[in-house]
Amino acid sequence: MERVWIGIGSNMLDPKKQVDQSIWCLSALPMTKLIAFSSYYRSRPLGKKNQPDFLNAIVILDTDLSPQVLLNYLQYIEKKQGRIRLRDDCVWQSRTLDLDILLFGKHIICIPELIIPHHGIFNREFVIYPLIELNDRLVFPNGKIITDIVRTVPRNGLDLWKS
Ligand code: PH2
Ligand code: MG
Ligand code: MG
Repeated sequence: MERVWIGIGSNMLDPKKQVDQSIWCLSALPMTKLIAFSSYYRSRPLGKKNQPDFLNAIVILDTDLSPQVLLNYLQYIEKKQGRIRLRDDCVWQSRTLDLDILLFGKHIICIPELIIPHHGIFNREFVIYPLIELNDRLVFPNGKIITDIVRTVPRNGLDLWKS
């Protein structure tokens, strides 16, 4: 059993509904238990600026699934909720739903389809602030402490999602 942290993002087609539904789907995964989820945050788009603000949140799961199998389930949920993956998914366009494995226990994974810890943890406000809300004593696999990281990441307008 491993403790896994999933980052959720949406900025299209009723983000609150997308995120609510994705958390429900995550809670229903086999061999997996939902432990907690963060507040919902409103964040400015990173990347292309002329797109709506994002709703971001983080979910904690305990799971017996392997990282690859979990990734397949996440991609299935993204697809079910209408996400279309373009050939180059790195252009950071608007999306109905993005589910990222941020941490998988203390594992460090570096294969083409999956890099854990997720590279965004150490510099994205919409990842680090929901993380610290859930656990202000989190230690990353590289030994870094969340309270040290958070000091280096400005909030950049990050606020609670109100709607
Ligand atoms: N995700 C991206 C690109 N830009 N910006 C915000 N605010 N939130 C996101 O989740 C996000 C983003 C690529 O995954
Ligand atoms: Mg992402
Ligand atoms: Mg993603």
